[in-house]
Amino acid sequence: MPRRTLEPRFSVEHLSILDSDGNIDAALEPDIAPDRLKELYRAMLLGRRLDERMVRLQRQGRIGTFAPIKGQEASQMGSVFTLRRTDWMVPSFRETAAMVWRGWPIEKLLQFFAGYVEGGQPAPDQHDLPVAIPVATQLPHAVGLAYAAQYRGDDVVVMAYFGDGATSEGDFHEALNFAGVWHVPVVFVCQNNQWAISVPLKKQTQARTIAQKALAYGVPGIQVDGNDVLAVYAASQEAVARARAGEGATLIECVTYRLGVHTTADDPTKYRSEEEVREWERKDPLTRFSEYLEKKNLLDEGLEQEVDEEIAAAVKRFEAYGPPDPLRMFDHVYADKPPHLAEQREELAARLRAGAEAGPAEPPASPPMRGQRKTSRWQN
Ligand SMILES: Cc1ncc(C[n+]2csc(CCOP(=O)(O)OP(=O)(O)O)c2C)c(N)n1
Ligand SMILES: [Mg+2]
Repeated sequence: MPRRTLEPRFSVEHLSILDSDGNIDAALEPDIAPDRLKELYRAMLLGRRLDERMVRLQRQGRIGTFAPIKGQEASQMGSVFTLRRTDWMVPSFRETAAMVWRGWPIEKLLQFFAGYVEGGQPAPDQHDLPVAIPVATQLPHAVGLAYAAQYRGDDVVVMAYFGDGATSEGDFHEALNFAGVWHVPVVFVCQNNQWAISVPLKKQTQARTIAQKALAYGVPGIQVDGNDVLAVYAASQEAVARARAGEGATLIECVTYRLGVHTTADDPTKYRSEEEVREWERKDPLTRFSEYLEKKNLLDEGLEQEVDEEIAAAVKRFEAYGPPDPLRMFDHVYADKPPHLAEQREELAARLRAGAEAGPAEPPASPPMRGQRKTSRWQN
């Protein structure tokens, strides 16, 4: 028997609309009202300025370790911008701009990165999951949300974020498989920022694109220029519309770059070159979009100051909270606390009491607990 071709050879599209100088491919330009374009730019700028401020806050010891988004503003905002409030957003740990857009107060995000339990709690009417640190674990959750919505007949779309590194995790593949089988309304947004901490994309996968990974699961995949907010918007709008129409999931690969550190506990000069960073700086999503808006006369004066004032006011509100209560880290892990955690909690409580009795001259009561690793929770 001769060999037969069962499937036609597949192809993966790459979408790009706005080039690095802000020039547009007019045939592909999405129809976005001027006020919405301004909103989009403001949210990207806020994301950038907040990011810079958070790095400074961390360096000053005012918040803990966090993962900057610099360079990924278009990937985040172009996609999340296409959701309705009633849709669901499922972040990983690098979606600050998207989360602020979804209504997370800035001070709450600062609380998250300063160790407050409240920082991880969405408002009751908010359709967002909290930050997920364990890589890719949020993806089966996103599919579960979409499956539940489909089962109940709710008109919602779920948008889930993750990085290039996450596509090597089993959770990613399981999520895509279920999404394909169940035709659930999920938009998977991969921010391919070229690095998973110090592991470059070429050591992460032998596949030519991440978008093509969807095809094995019967899910369409598209690659977009992730530094081109209009391309991300156009692809996301299409995927959201498909999901809403009951046509199932889509994987969007946003080709972008992490311009900053992986987290504030990382030093990228150890593993990547200055030239590479410079090259991507020339493709900065904010510069590109602002040039486009400038040509349309849609750039408002004083926007940067306005955004900085909004951030400064939020930092003030954040700093007005008392210190976080270390004992709360034992809450919400299990519905019923297992004995070893109850024991650890008691041990810490005793140490805190001893510290309080000894008065303020004592060192802070936070010695490593039994079994605790001395490394950061971000394993760099
Ligand atoms: C299951 C799991 N393994 C390892 C880690 C440590 N870790 C944190 S971020 C990261 C790399 C993630 O890379 P990628 O998915 O590309 O996302 P990016 O950080 O580039 O946004 C790793 C290995 C983790 N948090 N969870
Ligand atoms: Mg990455």
